[in-house]
Amino acid sequence: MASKLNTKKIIKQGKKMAKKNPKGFAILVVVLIILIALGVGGYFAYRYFFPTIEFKLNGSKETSIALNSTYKEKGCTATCNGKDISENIVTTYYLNDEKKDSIKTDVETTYTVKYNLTYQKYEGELTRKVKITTVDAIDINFLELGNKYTGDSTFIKAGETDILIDAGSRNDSAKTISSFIDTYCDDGVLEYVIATHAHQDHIAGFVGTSTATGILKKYKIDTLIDFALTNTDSKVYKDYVSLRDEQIGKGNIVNHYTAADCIAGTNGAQKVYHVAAGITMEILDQKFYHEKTNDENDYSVCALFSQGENHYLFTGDLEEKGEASLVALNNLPEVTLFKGGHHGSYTANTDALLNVIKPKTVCICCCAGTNEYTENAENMFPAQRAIDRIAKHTDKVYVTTLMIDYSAGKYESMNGNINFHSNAGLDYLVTGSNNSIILKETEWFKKNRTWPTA
Ligand SMILES: [Ca+2]
Ligand SMILES: [Zn+2]
Repeated sequence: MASKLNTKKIIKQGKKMAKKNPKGFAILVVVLIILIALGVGGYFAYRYFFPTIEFKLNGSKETSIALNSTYKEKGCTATCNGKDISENIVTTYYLNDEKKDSIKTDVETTYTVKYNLTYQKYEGELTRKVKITTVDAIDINFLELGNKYTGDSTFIKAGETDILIDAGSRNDSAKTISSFIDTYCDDGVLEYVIATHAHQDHIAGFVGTSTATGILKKYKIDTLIDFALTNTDSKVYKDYVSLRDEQIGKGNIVNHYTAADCIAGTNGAQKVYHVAAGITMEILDQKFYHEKTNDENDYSVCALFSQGENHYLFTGDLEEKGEASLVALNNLPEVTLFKGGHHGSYTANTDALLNVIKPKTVCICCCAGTNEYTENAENMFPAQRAIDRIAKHTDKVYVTTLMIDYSAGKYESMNGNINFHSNAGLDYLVTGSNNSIILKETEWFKKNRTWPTA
């Protein structure tokens, strides 16, 4: 049975004791003080030598830690005796007891993660199992092509993977395009190349000239995907086919498939390629891979890139019928980025497509205001009617080049080479090599186009 402590009684007895034996009482008090001091000191000494380390992984991110950042940047904190020591954490990763410098996976995988801690003299570690999904960064570059002709060439760096969609606008563009590629590609290998359709403003740079080595010759290509059908027998098309087949024969193009092969999964072709951690390239179906049309543009190979939750759509020069088919045959997502259809033509960029994909950003490859194809100012790229439809979704519209005088061969950069960068698909930034002014704010636009009122 516990008896209640009676403070008054203790004090009374203490006073009695002090009167009876003052010396003994003083010793007792001193001993008590020493014991208390030892206890407090011992506690702090214990905490110094055996500090209380607390790791806090950031809430919901516990199952999805973004790599390639410091522990603190991951939104995690560590404290030692209540003091923030997150900066002192070094993370090491183990998969099945095998140490990894970093983890790359596009499948949610459980890893043992050791947090090695060095703080003052203390070294320790904490191990916990976390599920990790990594997503690589992507750079999508819409290129200027070094001459007065409108054309397409888009160079994409997804993680470490080099991807080129088209190489227009003329044979000599090969030089401009390859000098750009070489700022990113350091192994001489383009892992994926897409040739959307047989028009020279999309394939001439693949062929090149005697002084501007064609892209098909200059780089080793792992996988080339090109159009399934064409009506043309132009010189540039024939040159493309003969150089392509020559490079296939030499083993410099390892895999060659048409878009139709990708859809059918024949000859080893795939519909979806994992091009980097968390990034896929999907060849989208549309009916003009399989049936003839009199509009060459509608044969265009269409590709959708997905990076985490973000989607980026490329449709070559697909026109109205092709866009309708694309919508009908695919479950298209809303997209962060759309390469403006057919250089910003009014014959593409239809509501049927735009109302489904609701683009947040549109990048148009053309020489704005060029009379290369028409003398009707309203229809020159980017056409007023295309702008009217795009404007329902976004004003973040960018254009590579500005025509000054077509017959004199004078042109200037508008935005210039346009870079779309997204780190891990979380946020993104659009930067032009000349400037990053959106189309509706440009001098050309104010003189030549109107922005529709809402
Ligand atoms: Ca490469
Ligand atoms: Zn074109």
